[in-house]
Amino acid sequence: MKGWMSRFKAVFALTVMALILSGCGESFLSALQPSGEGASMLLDLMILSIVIMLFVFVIVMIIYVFVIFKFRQKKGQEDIVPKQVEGSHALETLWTVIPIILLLILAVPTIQYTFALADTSPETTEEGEELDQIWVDVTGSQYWWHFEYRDIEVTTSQELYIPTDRRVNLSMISDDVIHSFWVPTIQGKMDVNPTGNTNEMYIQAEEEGVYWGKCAELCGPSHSLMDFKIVAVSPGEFEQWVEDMQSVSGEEEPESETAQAGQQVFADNCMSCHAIGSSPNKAGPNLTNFADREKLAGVFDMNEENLREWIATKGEEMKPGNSMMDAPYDLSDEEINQVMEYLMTLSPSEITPESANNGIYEDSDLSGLFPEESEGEGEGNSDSEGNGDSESDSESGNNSEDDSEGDSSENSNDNSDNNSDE
Ligand code: HEC
Ligand SMILES: [Cu+2]
Repeated sequence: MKGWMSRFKAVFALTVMALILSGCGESFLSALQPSGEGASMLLDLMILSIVIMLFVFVIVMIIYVFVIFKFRQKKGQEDIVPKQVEGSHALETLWTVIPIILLLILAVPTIQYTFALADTSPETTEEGEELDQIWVDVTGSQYWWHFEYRDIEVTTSQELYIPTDRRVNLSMISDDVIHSFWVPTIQGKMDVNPTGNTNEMYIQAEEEGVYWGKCAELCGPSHSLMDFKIVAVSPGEFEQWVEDMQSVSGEEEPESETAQAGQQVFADNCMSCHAIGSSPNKAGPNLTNFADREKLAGVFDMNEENLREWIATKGEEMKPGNSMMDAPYDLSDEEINQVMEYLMTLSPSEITPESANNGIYEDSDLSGLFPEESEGEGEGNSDSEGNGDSESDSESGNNSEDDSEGDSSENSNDNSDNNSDE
């Protein structure tokens, strides 16, 4: 009876623990459920180090228990001093060499992966042909994210659309303090530093889905609300989305009169910080596809109540310390309704976070979407300039031409630090 009871207790405890732990990882926000190449590599490293640790733990425990029983003081041996083994060469060599071997086993893949994760060179097809590169310039600001696709005049904020199974290279800086770009299911963390200090990495999603990102560097009172999303859609959907985004100029007149009035309110009070259509980074998020967003300001449910509170209070309590609190506007309730109605018309594409799983467009190889020039500009330069010049000349020419990128390649050595930090 007693045996049965204790077995039951053990099974019960295990079940409860399994239940509690299974709640720990949301599939869209857990480094333990990777959906991207980078995150899978990192999980491999975690498993490898856990296996090594378990191995050490188990061996030490076995020796420990064995020694306790074997060398116990037995009756009648009270006066005996056991043989002393300090200074034993054999033992000391053994416990120096084994940890060195274990560390080497861990170090080799860690160093390999560190370099592989920072690799932003073009992908190649099986035949060795280089694919067009997709580059996105990312800017982190207190407490939101801005994304500019290079070469194709598409700008967005908060939600970054990418095609599945392709590497998307990110070149990242901050507008203010240090942030850290982290999408646990897709890739490791990367610090996002203020001006002149660009960090690069790539992200790649294996399956369609909406993957949650977090700022992983304490950056101010609303740091924990600095969420964003990676929306991974099929290449066909991505191409469609890019076309739809490119078609927006910001001049489009909405249908309803209320929304038209709202457009005017927006032009008078909000345009200084927000843009609609492709535009350089401004003081506030780009709103081209605002109504398609899954979340308001990155974290709040997208509904009328939240949007009204956001505009009426400038997000003062929703996101304390956010920069929209500097906005000088003072709107009547009617104007707020109008501008809300206008904002809800900003839905240029039927590709939204909801399409991230239904593959309504056929696949595309994205050829032609990202022009040739986008492929490693550095190489192009040295080819055209290197003609008559000596090698060193063309190299220095290269550096000065690529100012914006020159920095980043210098700093890409730091990437490894940033990845493993924190
Ligand atoms: C001083 C610059 C500034 C002005 C003026 C301004 N905003 Fe903002 N707005 C911001 C910033 C900064 C954010 C991002 C806040 C955050 O998430 O930390 C933001 C966020 C938003 C968002 C959420 C965007 C998203 O991507 O989810 C909406 C909606 C918005 N503002 C509407 C308005 C409206 C409407 C007006 C005019 C009545 C306005 N803003 C005027 C700076 C401004
Ligand atoms: Cu941050």
